[in-house]
Amino acid sequence: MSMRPKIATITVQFDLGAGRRGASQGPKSILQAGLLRSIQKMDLSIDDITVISLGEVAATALDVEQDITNLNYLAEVITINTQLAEQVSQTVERGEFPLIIGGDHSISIGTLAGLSTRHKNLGVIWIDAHSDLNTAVTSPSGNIHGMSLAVSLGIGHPLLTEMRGLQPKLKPENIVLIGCRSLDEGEKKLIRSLGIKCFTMYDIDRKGMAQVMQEAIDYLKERTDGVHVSYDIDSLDPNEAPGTGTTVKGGLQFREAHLALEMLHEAGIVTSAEFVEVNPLLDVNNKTSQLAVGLISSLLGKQIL
Ligand code: NNH
Ligand code: MN
Ligand code: MN
Ligand code: MN
Repeated sequence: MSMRPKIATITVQFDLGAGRRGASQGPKSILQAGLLRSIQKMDLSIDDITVISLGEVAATALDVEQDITNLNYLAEVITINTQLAEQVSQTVERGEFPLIIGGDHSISIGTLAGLSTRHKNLGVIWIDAHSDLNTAVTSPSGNIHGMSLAVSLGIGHPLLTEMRGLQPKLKPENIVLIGCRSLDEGEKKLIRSLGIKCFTMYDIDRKGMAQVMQEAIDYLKERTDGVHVSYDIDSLDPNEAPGTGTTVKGGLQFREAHLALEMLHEAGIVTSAEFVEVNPLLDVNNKTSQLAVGLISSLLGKQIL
């Protein structure tokens, strides 16, 4: 992001991909916590940011059978992601930097569908306690936010994988997972069989975040035509980010989380980003929304000195 393109902030008030309600309030809460003010303090002017709001999906908008096995709220997930994919696609066609604020992680389906029109060899850094590589067959919950990365690889229900035609949206060798510590059996099998690069919490403990990120950056830099950062706030330790629906102990510490994003900014390889799963209804003193503002700012170039 050394060229500082215009930032198009796309907020997505949607939480039906998750098992608990509340992540739909994430965008409002993150904006109230001062996102635009924080970005304004950097070397970008506020004129460089536009905000596009999506959400409040009509459940009847699509004629999808409601009883499709183990795909909760499939029709609504398709509706919101179709809208989002269109917005993201228009944003990249205008040469702007899409910054998507969720919402639950099912919105990656639309984000990646929209990005795939521009990037034929997109890299993705998926920072998450989970890998979101389930299908309706392997998912323990039926919640589509746990399936979005699989969908983007072309694995899942055709109404999801075929969004905007061309599929798959991503190649497995262009993905790096960071921060995993809760993987379902089907997800582990997929990571191994597709050879997806995965830095678990074990790797972060062993090598340190600086080395992990350097390896991730070097790996993606040489093989991709852009890098999308998909940031699930539950990658952080619940002590830092209590306001999210599926907390998992043993996560990233505050500085590790910032360092990862500071290094990504410095590397200048990031072409889009999304921050998801902030649930203000579960938060403590707005802590998680404030954290999200800080993390987004680090990715966009906020420096300590
Ligand atoms: N793996 C679990 C599932 O598929 C949990 C997914 N929840 C997430 N993913 N928050 O990031 O239901
Ligand atoms: Mn996720
Ligand atoms: Mn997660
Ligand atoms: Mn900079």
